[in-house]
Amino acid sequence: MSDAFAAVDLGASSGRVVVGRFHQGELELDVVHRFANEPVRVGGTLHWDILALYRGVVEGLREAGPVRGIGIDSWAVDYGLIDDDGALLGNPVHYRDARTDGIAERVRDIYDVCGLQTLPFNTVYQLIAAEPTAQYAAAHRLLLIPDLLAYWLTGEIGAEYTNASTTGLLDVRTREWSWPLISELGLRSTVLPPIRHPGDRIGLYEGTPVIAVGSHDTASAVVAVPADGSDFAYISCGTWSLVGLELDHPVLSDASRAANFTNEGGVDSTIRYLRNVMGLWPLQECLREWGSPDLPALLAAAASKPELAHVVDLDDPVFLPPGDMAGRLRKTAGLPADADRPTVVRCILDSLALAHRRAVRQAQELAGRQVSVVHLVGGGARNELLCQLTADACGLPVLAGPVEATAIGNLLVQARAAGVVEGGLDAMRALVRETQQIVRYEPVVSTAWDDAATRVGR
Ligand code: LFR
Repeated sequence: MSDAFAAVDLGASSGRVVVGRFHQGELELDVVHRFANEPVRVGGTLHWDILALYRGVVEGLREAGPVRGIGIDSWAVDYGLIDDDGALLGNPVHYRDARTDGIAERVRDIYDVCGLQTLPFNTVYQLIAAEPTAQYAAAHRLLLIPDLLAYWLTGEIGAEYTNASTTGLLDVRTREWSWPLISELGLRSTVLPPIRHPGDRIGLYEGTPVIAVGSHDTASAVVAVPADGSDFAYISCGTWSLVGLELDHPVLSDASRAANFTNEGGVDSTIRYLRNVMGLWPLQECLREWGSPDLPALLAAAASKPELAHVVDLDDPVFLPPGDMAGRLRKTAGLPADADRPTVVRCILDSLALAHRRAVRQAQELAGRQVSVVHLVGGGARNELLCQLTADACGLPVLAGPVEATAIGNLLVQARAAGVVEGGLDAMRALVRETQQIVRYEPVVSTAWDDAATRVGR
């Protein structure tokens, strides 16, 4: 088994189990299992197929063979409710479901408590939507997705801190549940399990320790940003682009609240000061609608289209739900109905680079810190056109990679808990720098990006 660990990493469209072997300063990665994550609409509500995901996890762990630890991360905010007997009450609802429409607008501003950007799907708004239901009345405990899977593997209950920090119910200053806010919102405090931290041992699955990691995928991804020093911005780019800075204290100013910047909890007591940018979701949705055409060919065709001819504000919530994405893009960008696919793809990537630029700039202004480089990690690091456009838009070098940052961050935190890796974030990042492929993109500076920013009005 040597020093092998298994990372379970669940994304919005697929899950994977990755085995990481640490040996004499090297880290070898092996994706042993991939499985689809296909949400299901039932009775008008969009659900996660949580049992299919659990099956994927168990199959992947079997493929992984003997390991010294197992860590689980997933997207944030979503949860399952369990009853007094520990049985799951209904399938977890997908954060892109419409049940939270209009709720955030009804609730008082809670930025001063939780420091979170207002996203319609934050757990707090989902719970307010669920509060009148029989399911909620019967709930004994709320378990966030990685905590629910860990519970099924080990029988142990808890709420991992980095993911709990995305609920809206955690006090950003004390890093504990905010009981006054929970009671003010009329929610039941007893459903919230005790907080546990990355590195804590959760329990055993068939004799193997299950270790708490940064169970929010973005928290794990930020651990594996291969930064040298502190003057960097990061973009964790997958279905979402999470764009921001790593800080040691939250920024709770009015300007930060108005810019909708979030203060999420990171590994080793850091603050992930960032904004959710729409990410590759619009592209993924178009590809799904178009029957999964050849992506490299499409990107090559998009690369030869004129730069910044059509841009949209990708922060517009109109792009949040699934379905008819190409239609919504054409309409918002003022593109003719017969605009070809490469034109639509170019519009998405130019617009995404523009949104990256805006968030990188705002983060620096709001936190009062300048950066000299942007690290782009996650699946988006494979997209050369997007990396180059992001460098051009930001006017900064982009260091792209690793693609598997989330799994690597998950593995590093486990390995450290087991004493296989030593030190803090700096040491873990040095290991990523030394062992993973990172590609540098130099910016081509042009005023066209300023004009485009004016055109989308931001
Ligand atoms: C990325 C991510 C984001 C979160 C979104 C919804 O996968 O975890 O950080 O805002 O998904 O949970």
